[in-house]
Amino acid sequence: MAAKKTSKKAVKKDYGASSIQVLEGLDPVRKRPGMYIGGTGLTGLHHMIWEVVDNAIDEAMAGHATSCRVRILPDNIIEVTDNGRGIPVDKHPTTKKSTLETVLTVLHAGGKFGGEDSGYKVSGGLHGVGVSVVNALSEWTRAEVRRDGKVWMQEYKQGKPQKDVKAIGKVPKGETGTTITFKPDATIFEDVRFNFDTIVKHLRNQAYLTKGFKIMIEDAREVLDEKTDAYKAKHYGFYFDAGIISFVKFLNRGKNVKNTTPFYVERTEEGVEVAVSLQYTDGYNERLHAFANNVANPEGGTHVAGFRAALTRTLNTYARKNNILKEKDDNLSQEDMREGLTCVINVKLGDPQFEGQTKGKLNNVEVRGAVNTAVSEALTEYLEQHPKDAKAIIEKCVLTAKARTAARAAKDAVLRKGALEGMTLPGKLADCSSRKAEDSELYIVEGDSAGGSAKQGRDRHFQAILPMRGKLVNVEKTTLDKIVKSDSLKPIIIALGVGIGEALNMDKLRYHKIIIMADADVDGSHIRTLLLTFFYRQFRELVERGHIYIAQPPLYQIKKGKKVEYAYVEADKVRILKEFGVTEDVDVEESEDGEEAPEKKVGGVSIQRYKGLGEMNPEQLWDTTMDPEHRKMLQVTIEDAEAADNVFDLLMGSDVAPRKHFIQTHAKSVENIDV
Ligand code: 0RA
Repeated sequence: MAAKKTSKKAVKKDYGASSIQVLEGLDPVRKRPGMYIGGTGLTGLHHMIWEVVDNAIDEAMAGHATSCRVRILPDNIIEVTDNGRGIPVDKHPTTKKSTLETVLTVLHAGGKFGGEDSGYKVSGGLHGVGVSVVNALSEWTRAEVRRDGKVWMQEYKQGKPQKDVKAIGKVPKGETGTTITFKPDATIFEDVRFNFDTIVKHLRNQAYLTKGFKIMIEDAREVLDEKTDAYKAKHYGFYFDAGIISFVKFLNRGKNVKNTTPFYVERTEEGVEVAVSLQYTDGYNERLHAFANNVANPEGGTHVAGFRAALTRTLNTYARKNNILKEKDDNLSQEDMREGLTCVINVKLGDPQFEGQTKGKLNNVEVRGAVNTAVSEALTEYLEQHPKDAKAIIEKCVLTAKARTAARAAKDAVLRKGALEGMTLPGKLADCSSRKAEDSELYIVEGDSAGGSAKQGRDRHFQAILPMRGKLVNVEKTTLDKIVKSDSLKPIIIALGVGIGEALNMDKLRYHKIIIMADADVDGSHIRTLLLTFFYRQFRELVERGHIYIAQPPLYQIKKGKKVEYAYVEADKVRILKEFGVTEDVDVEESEDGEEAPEKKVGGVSIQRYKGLGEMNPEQLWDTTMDPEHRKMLQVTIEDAEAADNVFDLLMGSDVAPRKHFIQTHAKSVENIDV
């Protein structure tokens, strides 16, 4: 996203500067795809979809489209249809070719339509840039436009038009729209398999941010229905009349809310469109999602700063005026207003500037004032008009302030008594011999038997093993002093070496890779969720800096003669069996508790299913799961940890009803929270 926005910014600046710029072809895109799409990994791959959808959303924001549909077709082909005006097909003044061809094959051509003078006001991205980039990075693309009563079509290979634009059919006059179908180029992307959940999550967010716009998603890759043996597609649809108010309500689903009416403001200040909604819950987390031009800014920025300043000042002013804060009381601090806050901020501006490691931070100074003014004024009004809600919000903040003072005193006591400092490393820890944190890895292993295998199988030079068992504390409900004393978490904290709470010092981290190794069953996923939640809440920086990993043990061992291969997902199994000359799919049932891992033999090939880590001997564990040369690990992103944190809330939070509902209806996804 970052790279994309950088290029869009360049468009705006360069637009009109020279016609050579406008006529640049797509070669640079194929040469340096990362510059345009933000990498050739899964993120870049998914950006291909976001680019096309951005154009449909731009049409919506310009008042011309009401819906779009994204389909994932077999072979990971993507089809995006919208009911906007349709890309014009007539001759383009600069290129002398069809505008459709120009938009799809000329880099930066979008700038032509983005300028104020074109009367084509664009609030989101800028047209054209994205689509040509998508075209350049696709094995093939097909563009279909419904416009002027006709269906127009052009096809491309690696961005090159195969024939001129031509009419291929008729539509009723007035029916307009664009359909872009593309197959990402497997010679460019490391992996061309789209992740349905990633797509659903992103498009759901986009639907919240574009109120009144309907987004449909369909996964039409083959999905086998176990009951009927039929292949069926998965469908989702999103439409939110209330936009980010619905977003906030969605984030707060299943929670006890403080202000029953969410706060909402939408207005333009200093040329910046500001939309903010917020609602407090009785929880302890802050859930703040900030966007600029519909692009997420996980690192915040000027919009978030402006919001916080306005929130702090307005709530304090109101609390004083209404005598909720007495003269002797201190003002509530910014920190006191974070617990239980759920907030969505979306700003739209002409020339967004991003900075930060992942370009996830908004930098435009004018936005701070714009958000500050909009929120201060509207929130003051809201508080006056909703006195009950106002009281509930401020009481929550006062509670936080009190709890913070008390907790700080307790924390100080705990830390002063040296609960962590100078503590000897836990006895259960089998440490590595290296003292270089950059090279060192800490495996946190579920269960003693797997812990034993890991200790024997590891490379003791750089791999440390910490077996973990016993009941994990509920990190949501527990204060820091209890966490510090808990049997399961204290050894981890000491092994990490960084301290905790206000005494946290990341420079003291003893391992740069912290790897959670747990079984692929329900207990294992529970432990993963708890640990991820723990890291997310107490050591967020570890997650942000990419230090947390999840080990991936294989599902099967497949042998033919002396050849041994491991399958980590079902698809691996099918592929390996094929390599070994077995074409039928072999189903190896799971073993019952305590039984040997079942084995099947087909045509000289044996397939063994692993049930858990405990079933592997030390050598197998090393070969499959710990050897850096061969292992597969998932690096935990802040989104993964946040997702775990959400699941955790539902599983462990105070509300009993939604918890039941969640477990019943999402039993499968509970097991898969980490993927
Ligand atoms: C250039 C100019 C106009 C619209 C578009 C491009 C456009 C691009 C895409 C990509 C996907 N869906 C799209 N819808 C529209 C302006 C059209 C006009 O002025 O009539």
